[in-house]
Amino acid sequence: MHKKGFIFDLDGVIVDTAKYHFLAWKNLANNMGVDFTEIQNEQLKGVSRVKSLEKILNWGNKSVSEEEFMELMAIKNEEYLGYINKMTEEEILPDVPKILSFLQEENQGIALGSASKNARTILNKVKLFSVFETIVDGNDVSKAKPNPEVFLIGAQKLGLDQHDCIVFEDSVAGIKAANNAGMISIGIGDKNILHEADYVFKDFTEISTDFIKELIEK
Ligand code: B16
Ligand code: MG
Repeated sequence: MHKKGFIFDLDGVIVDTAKYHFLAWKNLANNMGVDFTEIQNEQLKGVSRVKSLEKILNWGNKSVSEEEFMELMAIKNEEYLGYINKMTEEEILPDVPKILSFLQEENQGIALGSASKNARTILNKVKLFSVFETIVDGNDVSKAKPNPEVFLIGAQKLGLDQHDCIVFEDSVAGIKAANNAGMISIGIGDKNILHEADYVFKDFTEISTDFIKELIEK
C-alpha cells in the first residue's frame, strides 16, 4: 500500500480567514492614522503575525516600542478571535471535505502546516480538528515560510519521508517552502502568481479524486 502525506495550509486553502485578518488589521492601522488596503492585505497572506505588524508599521512610517508592539499584536488578535469564534462548518472552502474524506478512505497521512497561532481554534470551530493526524502551526515553528521547517516537522510527525509528502498552499512563500522541503507543491489560487508550484488549481472543485489517486501511486 502506498502511504503519502498530504499537508494542508489553513488560511486560503481550508478556510478564508484572510477577510477577518483584513478587518482586524485595518481597524488597528486606521486607529493609528495609517491607511490599510485589501492590496496590502494580499501581501500579508501566509506571513506571520509579527512580520505582518512590522510591514504595516513600515507602510505607515510608524515606529513603536517593543512593549507597544506586543500590545498592538494583542489588540489585533483579540478582534480577530472575535470573528473566528463565530465561524462554522459553512465556511469550509468548496470541495475541501470531499478531498479530506477521500484521503481518509485511502488511509493517507493528513497534516496541517500553517503559520497561524490560532489554527487549532479555527479547526475546532469548523469541526475539522479530528480529521488531521497531526497539526503544525505558528506555535511549533521558529522559521517562517519560505523556510521549509513547518512542512518538514509535518512529515516527521506523520512518520513519512519528506519526499513522500504533498503540500496544498495558497501563498507564494508557502509554495517556496514546500519546494524547499523537496515536496510536491500544489498551488490553490492564481496560476500567474503561484507559477513556482508543481500544479495549480483555482480551488478544490478543480481537483479530482483520480488526480489524488495518481499522487498516492506516484
Ligand atoms: P495568526 P496560513 C497565516 O495562515 C495567514 O495567512 C496570515 O495572514 C497570518 O498573519 C498568519 O497565518 C498568522 O496568523 O495571527 O492567527 O497567528 O495561511 O499559514 O494558514
Ligand atoms: Mg495560506
